Amino acid sequence: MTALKNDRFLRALRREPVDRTPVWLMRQAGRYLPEYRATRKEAGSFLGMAKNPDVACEVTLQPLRRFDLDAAILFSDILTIPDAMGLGLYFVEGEGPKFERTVRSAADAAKLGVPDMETELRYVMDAVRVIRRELDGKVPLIGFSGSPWTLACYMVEGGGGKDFARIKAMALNDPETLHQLLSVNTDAVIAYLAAQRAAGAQALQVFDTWGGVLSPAMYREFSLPYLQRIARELDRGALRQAQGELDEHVPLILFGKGTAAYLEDLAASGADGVGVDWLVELGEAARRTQGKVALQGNLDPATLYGSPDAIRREVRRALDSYRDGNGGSRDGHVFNLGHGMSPDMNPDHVAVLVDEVHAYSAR
Ligand code: 1CP
Repeated sequence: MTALKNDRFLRALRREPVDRTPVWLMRQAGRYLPEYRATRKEAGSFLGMAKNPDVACEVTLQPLRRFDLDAAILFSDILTIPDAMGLGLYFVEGEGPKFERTVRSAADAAKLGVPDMETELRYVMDAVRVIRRELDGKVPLIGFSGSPWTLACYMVEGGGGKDFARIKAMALNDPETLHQLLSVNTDAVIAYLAAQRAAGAQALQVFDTWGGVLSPAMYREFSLPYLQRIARELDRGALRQAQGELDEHVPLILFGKGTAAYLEDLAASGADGVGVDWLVELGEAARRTQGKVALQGNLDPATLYGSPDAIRREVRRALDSYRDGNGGSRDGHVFNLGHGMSPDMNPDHVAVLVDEVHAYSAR
């Protein structure tokens, strides 16, 4: 494989010195880009794009043609796993993802198994391989998965939820079934991330988007232990590396929304990086994690609705906050938003953000 031309992102995840703070944005490929909307129209649907490796590659590369981003993220979705488990993923225009079948009972959970990565999820691995080839070492490629808990939310609710009533009722009334579901999800997530790594992903991120809807006691029972298991078991990559199967360690980032209360636990999980949302000061996050991990984040995505001057001001504030909490050093920081971008955001503002991160953080 071609050597990487820009390894800032991977160096930052190792907390090594870099010339500028690296930046990428969650949902950097998506509906805010006119070229994305054009490709989507041609492909017919979101799933039509995600399941066609050449189209997934095209959409992955679109934001990199416009902005000076330091990483690419695979264009796919977290719901590919439950779809491959047989739940029947589909999208209703304006309503988001839905499942034909849900998991509500012990019998439903017992039917689930880990999908085969090179058959049922082959289209994802093929996309990783095509993107790596087309990137040609420009920047590293991030593979990803949903967390076991976040996937379970969609599988039990049958789609995106607001109050998570069904899965919380399951946690209260039938925790054994929920644990069985989370356990098979964890096995699937580990196999999925390992397969993306084998196909060429150079970093891996787990999205625990709904971890923050849980009470602390429930987070510690239903989300955290499974994230910890992922970090532990994926790290067996170190063994595979020693055996010559992998060229180098592939870093893992755990992103959680509304989970800043558990930063210390996430930093001790064995992951290389922790993604933080905008409800915590980066400096505070850095102080609390004490250099154990790299931190990724954390501008409020709504910052992109601000004027260019306001965006630059908020970028500098976040960069300075991190440095102040990190003993005066900017190393170990991957700049990002605290959550994904929205379809109504202005692409010109993204350029302002990305360029300001690089300009202001230049060492
Ligand atoms: O064009 C469209 O209408 C589809 C919108 C869309 C897109 C662009 C969906 C459906 N998925 C995606 C891509 C996607 N999803 C990526 C691509 C890479 C990137 O550029 O970042 C990633 C990483 C995801 C991950 C994802 N999907 C998450 C976790 C991250 C997050 O934003 O919290 C979640 C929760 C999903 C579920 C999902 N898929 C799609 C939508 C609209 C949703 C959210 C539904 C909800 O609000 O519950």
